[in-house]
Amino acid sequence: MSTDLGRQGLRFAIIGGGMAGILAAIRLRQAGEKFTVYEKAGRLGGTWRENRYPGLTCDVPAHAYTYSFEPYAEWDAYYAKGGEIQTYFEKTAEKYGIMPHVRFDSEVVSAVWDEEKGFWRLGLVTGEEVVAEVVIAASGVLHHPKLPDLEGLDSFKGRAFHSARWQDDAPVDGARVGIIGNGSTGVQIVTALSTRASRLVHFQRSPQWIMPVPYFQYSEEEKEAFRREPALIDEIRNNKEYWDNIYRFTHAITDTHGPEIAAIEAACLDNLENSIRDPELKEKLRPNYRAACKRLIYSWSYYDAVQRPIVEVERDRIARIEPEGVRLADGRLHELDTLVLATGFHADRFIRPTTVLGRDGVSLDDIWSVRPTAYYAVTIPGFPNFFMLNGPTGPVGNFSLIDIAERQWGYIDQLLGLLRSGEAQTIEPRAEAHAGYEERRIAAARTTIFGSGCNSWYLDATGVPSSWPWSYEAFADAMSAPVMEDYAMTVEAELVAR
Ligand code: NA7
Repeated sequence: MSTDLGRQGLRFAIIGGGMAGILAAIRLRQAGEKFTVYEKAGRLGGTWRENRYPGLTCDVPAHAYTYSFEPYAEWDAYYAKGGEIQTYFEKTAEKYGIMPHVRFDSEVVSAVWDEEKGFWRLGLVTGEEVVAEVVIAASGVLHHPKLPDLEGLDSFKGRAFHSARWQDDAPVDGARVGIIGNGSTGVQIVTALSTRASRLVHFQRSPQWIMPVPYFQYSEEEKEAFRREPALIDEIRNNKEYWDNIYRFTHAITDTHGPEIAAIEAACLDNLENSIRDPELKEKLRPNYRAACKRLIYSWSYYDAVQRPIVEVERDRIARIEPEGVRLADGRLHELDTLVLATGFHADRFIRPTTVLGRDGVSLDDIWSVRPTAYYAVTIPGFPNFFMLNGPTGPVGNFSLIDIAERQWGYIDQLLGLLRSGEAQTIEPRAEAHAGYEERRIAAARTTIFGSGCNSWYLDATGVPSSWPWSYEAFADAMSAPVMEDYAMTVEAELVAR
């Protein structure tokens, strides 16, 4: 391995310019490091750039879905719209001087560890090769659209597209629109289009638990107060009730017979009972599995939307798609102009399809052949100086992924400290430490509410929940300080001895 690192300093490659990549870039710039963000598209923003469907809203309160160091006085409402969030990320990247460090239209197609040189060689889609001692994989989770395997989809005469590939010129206003899927996306689209379409059919394979939540606009006076006094925003961010809710939520996930999950189920069932008037519709919408098994839907208006006269909730199985519309198993046909596929994402991809080869040419795709995994969701044995933000087995649920990424950065930064100081040239978790973590995690994950019997993107290909299975407090604690004995380092002394 070459030893001229001390002279040139570390070079960092951040893969992906979404929420997590911008965070890493800001932190590295503040630390005076040399870094480049490689972004596949022509704009920053990640999921908020890709998703533009009507009704797109973040279901985490707006003031909690911001970087801790960059409060934002301009949110229009308690929950922010997608476009506002995209603006926030772009403004923040601009403000923190990130833009000159971003290479757009530069998808990383391969990352190969060069043992001799002690750096990563990244192949870009442009054919160029760049190198970096440290890779920060911030490539997001839900960004490879999953299309339904429905016979005849190609034969549809109208417009059919995935929710994350919204077509602005598709007929919607005054048109007959079908939406397949009732995850957060389908629910938001149906709510938004229920006042615009002439007819709306919501195709649901499994009914959802709908948690009623407050929604209100921030007045101009309130925004002005936030601008003058950012401490007011901190009060909202640090609001005890908000944090208690998060803690209660993760306790509900981990204690499937405890009082917290019972309270969530009761709140959702009361919502159904009190909001839906027609008994037949009520039964169609009644979930038949445990709450929070799939990602809980937060909505203040979906139940109003489905009771508008133009809306129909369809629970019969889809037999096939025909040129005119959707044919059901019982023979009925819903004729449609536009068909939206709100059918989710391939949540197990992470950095893939990028080819990542670690020590001895070992491929990430191979070691992830059963399930994607990483030590405490951040690092992987055999992949030195390779760090992930929002990687596999991290917490998922109804809380801010920004907070998750910031805590992960705090952890990564402590490991980077060893590289910066020259104490180590490479760092990676020990294989046995990772194996122990994964064994404990899988055992715990099977007992969470995610494993209680439902289909969801929280499950891996073998049916094991792929997420963090312990409390939020345990995650915060784990991220506060890496267990250094669980890490292997290459140090100068070893190199000399080789
Ligand atoms: P989700 O939550 O993965 O939801 C996908 C929906 O699509 C869900 O209702 C599925 O039904 C349905 N689906 C998927 N395939 C089919 C087929 N073949 N036929 C009928 N219905 C189907 O994706 P979203 O985009 O809504 O949300 C993803 C995340 O983004 C969300 O959790 C937030 O974190 C933000 P199923 O429930 O499997 O019966």
